[in-house]
Amino acid sequence: MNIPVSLPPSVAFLNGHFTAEDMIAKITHCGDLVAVFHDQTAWQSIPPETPIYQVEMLKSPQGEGELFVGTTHLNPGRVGDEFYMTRGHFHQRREQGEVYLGLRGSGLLLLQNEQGEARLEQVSPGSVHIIPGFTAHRLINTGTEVLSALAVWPTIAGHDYAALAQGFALRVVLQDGNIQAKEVQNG
Ligand code: M6P
Ligand code: ZN
Repeated sequence: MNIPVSLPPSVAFLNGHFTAEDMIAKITHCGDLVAVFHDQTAWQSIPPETPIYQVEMLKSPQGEGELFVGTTHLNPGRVGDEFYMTRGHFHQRREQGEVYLGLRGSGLLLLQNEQGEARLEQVSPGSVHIIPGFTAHRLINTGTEVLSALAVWPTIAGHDYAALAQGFALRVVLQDGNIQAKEVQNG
């Protein structure tokens, strides 16, 4: 009897790109990130069509118990003194967690609970990040190359961006040539 063996999608560990028949890709441009960076004047001086990050995702079945797999590719750069970052989100289904795996570049994962307490994890090739439920998450590229991280999350999780309209409690900036995390009152 011949048991058929299928070829699953693959991810290149060096750059996080998928090889798959079917993929979804979405680019987030600077102009999409309204009120995300603290220096509004610096943000306005950057052409709105400047790409900040791209997410590529495999197509997967959706529903209770199903998982999405995607890679975020976050460009290096700054808006004023603040490093490029993803919008960041809580899950709509707050109890749902997620796993990030660093693949390329160097940066930080900003995690924040519902009490507003924030912390940072170093992201580097091979770093594994267990994002618990009830925890907002944002990637920050503090390096000079593209930061790529693979993510796996429940398809039922959903994204809640509105809950972070005031921003996160930490901002990561370049100050006097150093990477500095600053606590902020209102994001
Ligand atoms: C990862 C996952 C996605 C998320 C993406 C970009 O790939 O966490 O769910 O959409 O990063 O992050 P954001 O939605 O905050 O822009
Ligand atoms: Zn998430």
